[in-house]
Amino acid sequence: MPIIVKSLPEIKSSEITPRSVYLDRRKFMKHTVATGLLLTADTILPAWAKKSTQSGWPELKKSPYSSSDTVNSFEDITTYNNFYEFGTGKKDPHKNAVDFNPKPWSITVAGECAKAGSYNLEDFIKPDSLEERIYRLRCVEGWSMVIPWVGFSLADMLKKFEPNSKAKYVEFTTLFDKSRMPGQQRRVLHWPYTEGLRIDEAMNELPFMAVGLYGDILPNQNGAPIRLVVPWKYGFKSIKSIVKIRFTEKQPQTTWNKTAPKEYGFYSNVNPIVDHPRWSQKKERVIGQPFWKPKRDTQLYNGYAEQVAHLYQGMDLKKHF
Ligand SMILES: Nc1nc2c(c(=O)[nH]1)N[C@H]1C(S)=C(S)[C@@H](COP(=O)(O)O)O[C@H]1N2
Ligand SMILES: [Mo]
Repeated sequence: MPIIVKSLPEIKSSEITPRSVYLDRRKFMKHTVATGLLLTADTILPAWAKKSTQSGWPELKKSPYSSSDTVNSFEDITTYNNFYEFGTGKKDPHKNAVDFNPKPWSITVAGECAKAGSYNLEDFIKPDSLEERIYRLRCVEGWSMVIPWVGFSLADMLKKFEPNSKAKYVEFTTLFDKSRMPGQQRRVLHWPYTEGLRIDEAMNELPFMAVGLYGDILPNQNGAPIRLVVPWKYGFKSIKSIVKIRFTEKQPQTTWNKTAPKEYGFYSNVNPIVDHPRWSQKKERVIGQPFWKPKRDTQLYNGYAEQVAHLYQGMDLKKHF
């Protein structure tokens, strides 16, 4: 049974299982002290967290953009994944990414900006800029989840590189390393995975760079150590394990668009009235719900129309799918 909690601050220690207890270390400490349990971090932490030298995040700012929908369990979010670099099955990334070591990590910034170069991931992770954002994620395959990310605004990050007036788009690239990402040994996609946004989409307040999940560091299967989250677009736009950011004048190529151009457009805004060529997008299966619960209606822009509808004014959404 998945643990459904309303939102992070409302988790009561009495309602959570040991698996998720560790995610809130302070509550965890209180819990163990109160019950006199002799569990150490070593017995309770999963492998990826044990390897990390980082120990949770400081006080996280709450975001006004957070969804009030029921948050999915840590278990759902970390065992039902799409991350083809670690296999094409939903359970593959959880299994095959355990040994992935995302440290050290640097990001190359290139193209139309004043501050191109190579940056250490640590340069971007300033404790006082970290916030929690609870976002809905809608996969193009017809399922959805609600995920409590930790990270910072993409726009704030991009502004530091001082994009120039030729920067009309921004392209993101995932790590390409067959020895560390075994799924890349098979040519299921055009590696490395790339994605892109129009610059005004990227500078909108919603796109988020996630470095954590459920109050702790980002599990490998969710795109460690840093991934994009664009909540009003189908999940494949939310590219994982980013090593490169490039400002471009022309619309960048994207992996899924190259793979199946008639099925996956550059925009890929969530839209219940634009069907995928092979299935309807009107409804979605909410992961973690019992099988007999009805599907949920999919919302235009995944429910984020207020923040993003203006970006597409005058565009034919059927043509620019
Ligand atoms: N590099 C990379 N990023 C990726 C993918 C992938 O296969 N490779 N899958 C995408 C898809 S289809 C979805 S739905 C989301 C899933 O994110 P999650 O597993 O953290 O829920 O990641 C996206 N980002
Ligand atoms: Mo997806």
